[in-house]
Amino acid sequence: MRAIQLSVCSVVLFSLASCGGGGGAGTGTGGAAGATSSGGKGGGSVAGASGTAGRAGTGGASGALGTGGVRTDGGTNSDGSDGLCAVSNGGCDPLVTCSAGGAGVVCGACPSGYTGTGATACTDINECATNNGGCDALTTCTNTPGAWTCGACPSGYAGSGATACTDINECATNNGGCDALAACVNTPGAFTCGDCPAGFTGGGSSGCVDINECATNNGGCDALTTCTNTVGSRTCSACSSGYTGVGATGCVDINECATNNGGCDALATCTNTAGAFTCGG
Ligand SMILES: [Ca+2]
Ligand SMILES: [Ca+2]
Ligand SMILES: [Ca+2]
Repeated sequence: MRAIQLSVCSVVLFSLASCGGGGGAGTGTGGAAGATSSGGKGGGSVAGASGTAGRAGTGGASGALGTGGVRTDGGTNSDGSDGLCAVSNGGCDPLVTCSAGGAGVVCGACPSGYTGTGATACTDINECATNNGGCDALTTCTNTPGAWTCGACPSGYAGSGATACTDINECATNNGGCDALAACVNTPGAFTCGDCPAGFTGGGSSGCVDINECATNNGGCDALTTCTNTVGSRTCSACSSGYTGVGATGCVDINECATNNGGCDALATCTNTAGAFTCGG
């Protein structure tokens, strides 16, 4: 609290036509009061001592009513309000309380969110100018008279902008909506789905679809084998009798005649054929 001592003349100067002249400001009872008040002014319009002197003078005249019926003598108005405070809040900032005692006007402290003193002026603090007003850095701080507000957390974040925005781990639920075969990667404010594994087409976010490898070039199996599509791959059947090797890489005819004349009689001609052989006569 800070007390300001205002002379009657000071109050009059705020809003009324004249100080101490008597006829102008008062309603007629102020002849004597005016003279006394004028003396107060003459003693110095700023000093508290002169203000007190002035008030005492008008008090003696009992009831100096200024413009609008507002008392200028520090007395009590008809509605119970303090006379000195009734004019321009006694010179206090409009946001603070004004009270007037024997020594003069007392201005209350500025409310929370304001700097300055009630006796001069209360100035809004721009809380946003420091550390984003304490709002999360991802949000917008908006200064308001006596306070401030924090914007909402952006998409992909939980929490309040006034406290903290916390990244949502989308991957923790249902793999983030990614295909079960794809990796979900959580990122600040978002997430990504990895690629589909080999053997699948499509995307991790749209869905992975098995490739039917057998539909193209027998799935890479030897032409003599059977390709069977499987989820994510394919299988090749074994090479048939008369062939060596495996279906997935290639079946190679066995030259039976190379060994023991293919089992033919020594006088017969062994003829190798694809997958078999013959014994000639
Ligand atoms: Ca503010
Ligand atoms: Ca996230
Ligand atoms: Ca497949």
